[in-house]
Amino acid sequence: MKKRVLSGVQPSGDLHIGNYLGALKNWVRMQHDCESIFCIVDLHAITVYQRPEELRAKITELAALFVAAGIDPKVSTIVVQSMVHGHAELAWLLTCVTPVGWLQRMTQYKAKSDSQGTAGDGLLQYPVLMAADILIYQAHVVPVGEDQSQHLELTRDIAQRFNSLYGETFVMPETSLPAVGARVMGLDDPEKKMSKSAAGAGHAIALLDPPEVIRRKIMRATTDSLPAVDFENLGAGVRNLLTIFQAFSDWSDDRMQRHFSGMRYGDLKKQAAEMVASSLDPIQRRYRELMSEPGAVDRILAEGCQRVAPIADATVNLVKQRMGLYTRS
Ligand code: AQP
Repeated sequence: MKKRVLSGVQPSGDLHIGNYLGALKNWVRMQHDCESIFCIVDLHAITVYQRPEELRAKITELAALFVAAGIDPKVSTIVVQSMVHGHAELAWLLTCVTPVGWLQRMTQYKAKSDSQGTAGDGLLQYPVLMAADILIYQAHVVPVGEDQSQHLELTRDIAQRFNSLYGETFVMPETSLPAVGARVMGLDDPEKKMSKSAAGAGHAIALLDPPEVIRRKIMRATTDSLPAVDFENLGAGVRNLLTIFQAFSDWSDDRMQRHFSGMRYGDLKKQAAEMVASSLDPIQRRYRELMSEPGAVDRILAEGCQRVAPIADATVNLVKQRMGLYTRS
């Protein structure tokens, strides 16, 4: 039996190379060996305020970018979280077995609630909804970037707690991190994770940035006071540029060292910019083609939703039965 893979991205801003290298590139690689479900997690996005008309457009854009990045909708299922009602229903059922202290300890909650004037309850419940996204499909593997590792641990804790209270119900999901690119840092501040919601024009490279913008952002990236690459003494900014290059090129550590040792930062930046621009070019072309076909993305999403709804319904029914609730069937 093929393993089932589940992962998602929030339509909360412009998809960036951190999302691509941390998650999507791994999805594309895994999709032929596994039964894959890739989710646009719009219910997660609204845990911080989103302008409705922009959110709607971002959902379509994100689905098109999934396909453009190499997700084949004939092989994998692309689904919008809010179109499958079971995600929200299961999240409530899991909320009832999740101690609030577990949620208050989440670093993402602490960081995001600090940056909001008033944090909505959804921000606290975010990891429970994420657990529901994964557990509803009884996923075996969850390919994510490093920032989501803590949420995955929590998902396993919630599943274990449910299983011990109500009997074996959920598959225990494993985290899958990419060997290179699990945590891409901001170009303007290499101490901070590259993020969709971070302010600053030079922070992130969006998947749809034109080549000249990519070049400009990388040439202005923060490095350090050394003149050239020294693998014994890598500053965070230089390490980040090398990581970006290696994750796009799939070069080995040895080849990276031979090629870049002693190279001046200006040349490293030029080569990193060319690598990123040339890797994103085919993705951008496929994206434009898909977006010019009226209704193409909506058809992919409707089909995806239809394909997974029976799996989701079956899990929600099982969970409700286990808990002693009425079920629809
Ligand atoms: N900087 C990153 N490096 C590697 N992987 C990353 N991911 C996110 N940032 C990086 C991975 O991308 C997937 C989708 O992320 P998300 O949309 O669920 O939200 P996030 O992790 O909160 O990402 P952002 O870009 O920082 O969004 P905002 O600013 O909206 O919160 C996940 O697998 C994530 O690990």
